[in-house]
Amino acid sequence: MNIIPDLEFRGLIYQVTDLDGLAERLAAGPIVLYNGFDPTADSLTVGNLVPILLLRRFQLAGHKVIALAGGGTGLIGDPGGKTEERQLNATDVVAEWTQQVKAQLERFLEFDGPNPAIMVDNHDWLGQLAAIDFMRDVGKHFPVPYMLAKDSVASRLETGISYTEFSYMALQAYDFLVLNEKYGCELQTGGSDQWGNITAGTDLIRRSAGTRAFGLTCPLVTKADGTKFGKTEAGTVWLDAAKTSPYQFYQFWINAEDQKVIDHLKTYTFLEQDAILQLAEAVRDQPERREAQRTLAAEATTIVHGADAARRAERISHALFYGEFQDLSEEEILEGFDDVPTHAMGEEGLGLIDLLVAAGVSSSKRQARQDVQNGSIYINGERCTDMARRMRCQEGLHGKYLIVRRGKKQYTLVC
Ligand code: 485
Repeated sequence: MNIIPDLEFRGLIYQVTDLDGLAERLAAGPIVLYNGFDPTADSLTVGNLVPILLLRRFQLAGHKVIALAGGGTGLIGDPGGKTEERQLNATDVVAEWTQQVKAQLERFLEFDGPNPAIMVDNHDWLGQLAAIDFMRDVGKHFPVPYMLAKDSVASRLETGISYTEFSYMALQAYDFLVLNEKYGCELQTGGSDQWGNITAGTDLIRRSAGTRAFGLTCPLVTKADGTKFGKTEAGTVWLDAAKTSPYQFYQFWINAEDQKVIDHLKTYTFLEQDAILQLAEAVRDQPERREAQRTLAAEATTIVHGADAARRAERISHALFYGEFQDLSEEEILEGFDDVPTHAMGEEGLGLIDLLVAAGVSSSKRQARQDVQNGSIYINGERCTDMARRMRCQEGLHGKYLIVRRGKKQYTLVC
């Protein structure tokens, strides 16, 4: 029940309102806790994954977890961590995103069995609020100097903040109070940027209900150089397979830095301490084998996209690394070459030099001839030296595909 030592090992605890009190409370029996997610896009990102898995860890330890989709707060916008006022999103767009976020959250928690998770949408109660009632019942518990002292507001006093975003903390605090009254929820979790909103909730519960509640935040994940985690050259790493393919997702983790990979194994997988400590030795003794990265990529991809997708990603990754594509299924080829230029060649095919120019592989015929002479052109993994050769897709992989490679990693998919 007391999962605090495991959370500490994993580096998942940044701040707690009362660490000893919480440890004692957890040891005494199951607690009800919640974590909120605002629908600010049509998908969650790897940034949301730490709190999602944190909920799962609590659930596995026997506690009762509530996932909250911010269908109401998503209409307002959390000023936390933002240097500028947000653009309000249209109500129907937020409603749609809320459904998508809920569907994603459902994949990570157990909603059946003996200890089912609960899914709520704060629009169900925030959408019903009457302004006068809210100001009388909740507003009175929010001294303005207290609100001004919160980081999310203090950091915006110079650049500007509307009354709308200024009020956000009161809505999130009210959520905690509602869940406290309705489900006996005693703990709210979130990333470290949520500390102000979470403590606004524990304070509101104390002032208005007179009871004790806890808050716990996890550190925000960063890269070794301190820059933002969860982005690749292609942009944000999403949890939706249609936005970031399982193969791209796998690649993101395979590329984890040696200095960070063990931290990631702790926060993004359910591997036990012993297994993680062994991988730490592997990073120290044989970093070139990248065993920790491969384990991380396989585990995290399995958690998010399932074991089959993870195995496919592994196969694609292996094929691309060794330049051998014969064993890839059509699906795997399309996934692996999702982000490379493609060229549609007619049935009749083209001579090699013409194809290289038409597909944009080489910049001119002259360059194409030089590329072939240099031995830098590979088709379906085999070096091409015959300039006169006629290329046809029907002779390619699955009777359709020519994977053209120029140099080490400039790929083009011809079909
Ligand atoms: O009652 C609540 C209503 C909304 C929220 C929480 C409780 C959402 C919260 N205000 C928020 O904006 N969270 C961010 C989001 O939804 O994208 C991120 C946090 C991050 C982590 C993650 O959500 O920035 O630290 O908590 C789950």
